[in-house]
Amino acid sequence: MASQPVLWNFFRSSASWRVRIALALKGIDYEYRAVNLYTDEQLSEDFTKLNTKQEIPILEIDGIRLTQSLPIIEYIDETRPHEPRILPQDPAKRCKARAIAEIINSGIQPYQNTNVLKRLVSEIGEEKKNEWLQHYLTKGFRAIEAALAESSGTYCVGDELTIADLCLVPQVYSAHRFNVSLKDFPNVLRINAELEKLPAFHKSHAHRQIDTFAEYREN
Ligand SMILES: N[C@@H](CCC(=O)N[C@@H](CS)C(=O)NCC(=O)O)C(=O)O
Repeated sequence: MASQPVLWNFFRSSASWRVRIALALKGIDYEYRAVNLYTDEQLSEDFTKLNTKQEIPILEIDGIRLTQSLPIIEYIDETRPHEPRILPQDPAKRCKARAIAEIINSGIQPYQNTNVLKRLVSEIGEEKKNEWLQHYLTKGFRAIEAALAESSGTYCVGDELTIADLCLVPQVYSAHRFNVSLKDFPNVLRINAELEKLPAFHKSHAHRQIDTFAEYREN
């Protein structure tokens, strides 16, 4: 295994993007290995040997191979406990941050996963797929907005960054991509705008990666 951390990811993968932000916040350099989800590289034999679930991200770090973005982020924070902490030390705040992260991780993202959308298009067609996406993304954002109304300060949980913020920004990007209106979710929009100002979030953005397609590239 390489001595420098290796992140298998794709510029538009929201789960990978969360890990990119965590690595940037902790100042960890890594090798970026692009897995193009649009050409199904995640289904290749070689990639399947790395992750049977055929999903990114995968992070190789400290001589171990890790999957699942939220446990990866927790591992990074626990093994590099310098500031900024990503998991609040207060159990109540930590629970609230994990809950918002989970609304996104298990309550929204799986509905917009590439393989799910492909299958939906083939079974119910493009128009119905779009209705389906609108329904599930809007339902998820409604739950996030309600949670933020209770817990947010500058960021999702109070004024310190948490794992919830790392999940929010990529999910807002996906909502824009799928034309889901966020106009009824003022806390979501406000916090996303604050987060986008931070250098670690700026650097990790989908449009600033080595595999970002030319038409989306931004400085
Ligand atoms: N719960 C997983 C989700 C991973 C996941 O769904 N990754 C997507 C990209 S965001 C993927 O690799 N999709 C491949 C596919 O749909 O075939 C995590 O947080 O890491």
